[in-house]
Amino acid sequence: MKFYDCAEAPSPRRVRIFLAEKEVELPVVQVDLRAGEQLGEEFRAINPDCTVPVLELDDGTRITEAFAICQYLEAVHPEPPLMGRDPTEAALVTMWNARIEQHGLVAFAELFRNLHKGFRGRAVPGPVDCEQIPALVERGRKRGEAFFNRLDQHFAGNGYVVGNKFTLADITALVGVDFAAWSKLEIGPDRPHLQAWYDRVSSRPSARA
Ligand SMILES: N[C@@H](CCC(=O)N[C@@H](CS)C(=O)NCC(=O)O)C(=O)O
Repeated sequence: MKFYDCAEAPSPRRVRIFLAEKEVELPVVQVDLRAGEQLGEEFRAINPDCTVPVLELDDGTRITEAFAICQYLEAVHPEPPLMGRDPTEAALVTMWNARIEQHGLVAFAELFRNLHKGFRGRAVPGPVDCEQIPALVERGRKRGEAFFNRLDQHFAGNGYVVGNKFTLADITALVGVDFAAWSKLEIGPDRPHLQAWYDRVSSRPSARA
């Protein structure tokens, strides 16, 4: 197997944390997103969507979504289980992961990529160049704040996202909170439950990945 990564980027970090929890090490190829390597001919042949992470299997199959990569890794390295220990938990992990992606990661990306000058003409990852839309900065921030509030309420009664066990859903949320901070969207003093969960999960050794 071979893992196409970018050490600074949030999406591949989800897989790095997942691998660290499983104590699995893979050969890594760093893709320099800042230099636009993902848009070059060589990387397009690997992933026409021009994004990382990518997991390349020994038979040449390439898996290109963080969730799908984790699903594969969970199947081949089941211990410790990070995607639910029974059908109900598995469904809840998938549900929460999708919710965190749609209402968290998408909002944080909208905020970040429409705000920073470095993303002019590259407001959306992928092969199609998209101009920034300044109004999406405020919308992303508003949606991000609302999502943080929702998580704070959830953690008032739950130690982890699902089933009082650390899962992929916690990894996605942790990466999201750290990504939001790049745009100064912070947990703040008014979300003590979200802060307590964050302190718990970010102190795991895997969070350094
Ligand atoms: N839905 C994809 C998102 C992948 C993605 O957007 N990756 C970003 C890095 S966080 C990327 O490759 N960006 C390339 C670019 O900005 O051109 C996944 O979960 O794997």
